[in-house]
This record gives sequence, structure tokens and C-alpha cells, in this order.
Amino acid sequence: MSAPTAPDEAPTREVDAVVIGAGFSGLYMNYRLRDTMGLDVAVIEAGSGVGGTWYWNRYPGARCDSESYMYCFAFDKDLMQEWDWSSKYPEQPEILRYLSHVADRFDLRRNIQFDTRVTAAHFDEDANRWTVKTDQGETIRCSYLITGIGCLSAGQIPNFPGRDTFGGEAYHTGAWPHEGVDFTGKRVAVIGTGSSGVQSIPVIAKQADRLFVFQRTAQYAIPARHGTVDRAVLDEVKLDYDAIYDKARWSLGGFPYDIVDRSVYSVDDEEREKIFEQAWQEGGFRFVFNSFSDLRLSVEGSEMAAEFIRRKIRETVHDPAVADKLVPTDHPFGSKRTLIDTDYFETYNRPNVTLVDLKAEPLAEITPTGVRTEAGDYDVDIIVYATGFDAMTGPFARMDIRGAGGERLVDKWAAGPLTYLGLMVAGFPNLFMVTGPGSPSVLTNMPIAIEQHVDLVANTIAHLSQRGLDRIEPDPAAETAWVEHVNELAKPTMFMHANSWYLGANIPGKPRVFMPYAGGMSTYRTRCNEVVANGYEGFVLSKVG
Ligand code: NA7
Repeated sequence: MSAPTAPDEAPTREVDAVVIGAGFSGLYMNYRLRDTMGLDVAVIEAGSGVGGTWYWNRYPGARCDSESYMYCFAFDKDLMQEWDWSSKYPEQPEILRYLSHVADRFDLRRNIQFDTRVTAAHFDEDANRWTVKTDQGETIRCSYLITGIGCLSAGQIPNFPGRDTFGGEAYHTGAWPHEGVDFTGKRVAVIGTGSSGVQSIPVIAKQADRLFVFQRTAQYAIPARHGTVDRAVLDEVKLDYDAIYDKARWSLGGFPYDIVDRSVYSVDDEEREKIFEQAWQEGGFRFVFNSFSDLRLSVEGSEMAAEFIRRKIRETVHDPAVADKLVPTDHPFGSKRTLIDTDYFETYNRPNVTLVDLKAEPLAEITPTGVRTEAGDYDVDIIVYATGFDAMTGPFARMDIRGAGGERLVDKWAAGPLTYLGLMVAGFPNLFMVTGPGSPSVLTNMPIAIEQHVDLVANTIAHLSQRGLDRIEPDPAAETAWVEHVNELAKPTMFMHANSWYLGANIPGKPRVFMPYAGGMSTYRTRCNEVVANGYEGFVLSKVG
């Protein structure tokens, strides 16, 4: 429906809800609000298709670190039964095909507006509505505004001197060209060795003529033990999907693994080595969950795992001088995002791959012909920036979001994100953030966290409507207590001992605040359920209109 406008104004659409983003969050939010509640929903998506993270991150080797059978929606049993995964750790094209299938199956595209970015969202107190502006010049007004904008969607390329003078091709892993990049016969620089670097480096190395990897921080990486999905295993999983998902929902990290309750101190050195070895052979996050329970919380436990991985790196990399550079010594295991790799360390045995240690020779500038460090020039044809994201708060900062009284979200969050449950912000009524800062989000298997949040948002809106209410926002005291709680939970963890994007440390000038909720999915879910059972404790619900 369009409201009357002055002749020189673009027409204003009036809807019940605007959902920003059409990745996992936006797709399911659309389904819940539109199809199960009958609301008029406008979904605004910057990309030309659905998929979010998996639409943008098309770099070579891009794949999920969660096993495929648990990296999907669980809201529809038929959907779970009919989709067959082919890869153990699903690759980007397969995840994108899956999300595209979901969009088709539930006819979700018909109210998604693609190639459109939300530029601003202002809360109109008198009308109790959000006014949303897009880069297509539209204005959409809504009662509820829901962000499904991803935690890692604002890519960042460091402001290296001379960056714009480079005469070759340059790409960020999170905004990869859809037609792909041909590295054949090319000299390539990859800057960054986080998940994106660790996944793409082995694949690029196989194609490129020369590959120079610019590493600032050496990384702990665990082999994925990737493979194709065994049909018999998939059939077994499908028979047991309800139990598997229930276990994942009520777990620490959103994975249906049995978590061992065993301290590193409960066994002798020989037995400990055997257990680490077995978990290493299983690969992936099982190395963390299936070995010892105190790797995350004990410096000594983390150091034992670190030493094990350092030995593996030295065994794998033939040149001891290169191995020395690859062995992480400046941060504990588990303090940064645990990396899962396929042939990452092996790649440094290739004659066409050179590791450049930026700690020993800092990056000085980008030149028209390549990368200059303090030790010399590396001339290349292509630069791949695997330099990460302005995580969690970055996607919000790209929009001009203003709450009651015109307060800007970026100002409110100047010293770090303030939220209640990582879901809502005091002073920003009827704005819901799916997997916002202060929720488990990136510390979990994301679809599990997303479904929990989307259900919570949908049920909350239904609750308001059933009671004739139309406004909800957190009580500022509840928000303050939640932020303190999130900080307290992070304090004893290894996460506080490294410069990571969890802490905003990868962005110059960003406040050093641990952003996700470290208490685990199960504890968080219990807390949310209690909040609801206690009549939306910590929220203020009212009727304005
Ligand atoms: P990450 O994990 O933030 O990794 C970025 C990498 O880029 C990391 O190695 C950084 O080194 C490096 N980096 C960043 N800035 C610079 C500068 N200025 N100079 C040199 N090197 C730099 O991003 P990813 O895309 O790999 O992964 C993001 C998440 O996506 C991942 O955790 C998964 O959840 C999926 P640093 O370690 O900061 O020294």
C-alpha cells in the first residue's frame, strides 16, 4: 500500500515489518512473519540474490566449518528430509544452492527487493514507526524493523599507504567477483591468514604461478578431514534429525557433539597425547569438543593443545625456517577463532609458495607493482585481501540508524555495543537484531543461533499483537546488567588473550570490547525462555497507537 505523497516526493510504502538482509536470518524471518503470521513484510537485500554471507564470500576454497547436516534450517521437517548434502563441510556454491532452494520452496523471493541497500532507519516517536530509506530513493515505513545483516558482512581492507596505486587486480575475499578469478600463470599476493586466507591459500597455490602469503599473526589450524558425505551416514542422520537438532539447540556451541567432561590434568602425558591425536584425526571442531573440557578456560589446558599443534606444524612443514614462522607463539590456542583447514600447512612445502612474515618485515606500502615490506618488493599481478571484517557492529555502522529522540546508534555504541540479550537496544523501540552483539552468534553454529533469534522475534511480535500492544524496548537497567554479564562471561576465557575481531582489535580505533555472548547456546536459550516466561522481564511493553 502506498501513502499519499507530495508531488516531488518518492512514494512511501507502508508495511508491517522491514527485514534487512536475505541470508539465513532474513529468509527465515520472512517466512515466519509473512507466512506463519500473515504480516506485510518488505525484505531489502543489497545483493542480486539470496544467500547473505554465502552470496558474497565466493573466494576459492570458501566453505563452512560446520558439518553440512547441521548447517541448515530445522524449521521444516520435509525440507530437512528432501535436501541431500554432498560435502562433509559444505562449500560455498552448495550452501548458496541450498539457500536458493529454500527461497524457491517457500516462495520467499516475491517480497524481497534485491540490489537495494538500506541507508537509514529513523524511529518516528509520534507515529511509533520506523522510516527506512534505501539507496534506490525509496522510503518504507514499518512497525517493526528487523536486521538480518550478518556479523561478518562489512569487509575491511586496511588503509595501506599506496593501496589505490596498485596497477594489477585486487580483491577482498568477502566481495569476490561472481565470474571467479583466473590465477593461472599469475603472481599472487594473499594478505591475511584468518579463516578466509587459510581456506583460499591452498587452492590459489595450486593454480598460481607464484604465491606470496603475507602473514601478520601465525595461526593454530586444525585439519577439517574434509570429504564427501557418505549416503549411509546421511540416511542415518535423517532418521535421527529431531534428536540431533535438539542436542545442538541445547549445547554449548550449537553442535550435536558429545562434549567430553575431562580435564587435561585427569590423564598422564602419554594418554593426553593419545587423546589429542585421536581428536586431531577426527578433525574440525571435534578437536576442541572431543579432547578436553578445559581448553577454553585454562591457560595450561590451552597451552597443551597449542604445543600439540605446534608439533604438528613442525612435522608437516619441511623447511624448519618456514615452520618457525608458521608456529604461533604470541597468543594462546582458542583466543582467536579456531581455524579449520585443508592442506594449509602442507601448502608451504610447494616450491611456488613463499611465506612473508610481517612481524619480521612489516608491510610498508602497496606499490603500483605489488607489495613492499621493510625488507623489499614483492611484485605481483593480483592482490587478494583476506583481511577480514569490521565484525558485528560494522554492518550497523554502515546505516544511519536513529532511535527515539534522534539518538544515533553509532553514538550510543561509541564505547562498544550496548544491547539487551543481543536482541534489542534501549531507546530503539521495535528494532530487533538477529544475532546482534551480546548474543552467542559467531561463537555458535550460526543456523542454530539464527533460528532461536528469529523464533524469539516472531513470538514477541505475536505476543504484542495478541495483547493489543505495539511497542517494546529494553529497560535501560536490564541492558546495562546484560552488557556487564556479557563482559563477565568473557573475562575467564582465552578470548581475552589475543587481538581478534571478537574484541574489535582488527579495526584501528575500535573500542576493545568482547562482543559475542560467551556463556554458550544452551545457557543463553534458557535465559531467553525465562525472560519470556517472566512476562518479558527486562523489557518495557506498551501501547502507543
Ligand atoms: P580474519 O579472521 O579477521 O582474518 C584477517 C586476517 O588479515 C588476519 O590474518 C589478520 O592478521 C590479517 N590482517 C588484518 N589487518 C591486517 C593488516 N593491517 N596488515 C596485515 N594483516 C592484516 O578474517 P577472515 O575473513 O579470515 O575470517 C573472518 C571470519 O569469517 C572467520 O573467523 C569465520 O568466522 C568466518 P591478524 O591475525 O589480525 O594479525
